[in-house]
Amino acid sequence: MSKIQEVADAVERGKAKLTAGLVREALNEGCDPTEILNKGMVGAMGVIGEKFKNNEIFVTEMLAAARAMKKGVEVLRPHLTAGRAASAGKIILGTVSGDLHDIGKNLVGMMIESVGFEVIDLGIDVPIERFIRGVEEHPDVVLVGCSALLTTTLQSLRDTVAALNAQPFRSRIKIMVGGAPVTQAFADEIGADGYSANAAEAAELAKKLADML
Ligand code: B1M
Repeated sequence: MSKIQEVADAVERGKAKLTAGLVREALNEGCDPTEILNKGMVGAMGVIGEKFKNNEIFVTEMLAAARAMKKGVEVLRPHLTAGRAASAGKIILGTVSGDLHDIGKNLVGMMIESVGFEVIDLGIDVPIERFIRGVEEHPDVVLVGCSALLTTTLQSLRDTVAALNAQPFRSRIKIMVGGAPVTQAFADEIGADGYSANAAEAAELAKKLADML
């Protein structure tokens, strides 16, 4: 089994310490950090999701896999965000109300940070008012990023974007959205300025949107 496959296996089995150690070993062996992330960890979460959908595992096992991935990402983080550019502005990031998924959002935050933005992470289950207060409290915020992972929280995403769109500060920010059930069509429909399918694209999109202000 290759080192990256070992990482994937450890994430699937929810072994946090083992995952961190294997990621370190993979890096020492010269594996590409992006490959460790995508082929090792993100791939494993896909497998976990399928198993959960097919009733082969419980939520607790899904949670253990998520913890393992987080430990692995901690080790990988400095290798993914190296070469940080000068400040490109601030972005407020959060997972919308009712939604507790944050791995994807955290990766998006890391990648956006790596292209020079300062990330203000509001965390998970973020009420609409908190997003609004965040922008009001930080006059230098240029972007708001909202993540949603459940089909049931797409409505929260819609409500959050609608509320942000109605604020007097709207013309000084751009809104970007993402998450597995979100599509470009949905983003357009709810009045967001941009959508991206993954963390690398999110960083590109952030730069593009900020340049439009
Ligand atoms: Co949940 N869960 N979960 N879960 N979970 C999914 C999402 C699910 C698809 C699994 C499945 O059934 N196959 C399913 C949703 C089904 C649906 O809505 N259609 C599901 C479910 C049902 C649930 C619960 C309802 C289960 C239950 O309790 N019965 C429950 C809901 C809790 C809640 O939120 N209220 C629940 C709970 C959990 C855990 C807490 C156990 C755990 C999350 C832990 C955590 O995040 N800290 C968990 C996990 C781990 C998953 C899966 C397995 C993995 C998610 C993940 O981290 N993926 C997931 C299955 C799957 O995704 N295949 C699943 C890896 C991550 C890198 O990808 O998050 O898509 P992703 O992020 C990507 C892109 O989407 C994009 O970039 C990221 C990086 O490339 N992106 C953005 C994300 N946000 C963005 C924002 C942007 C731009 C791009 O701009 C701002």
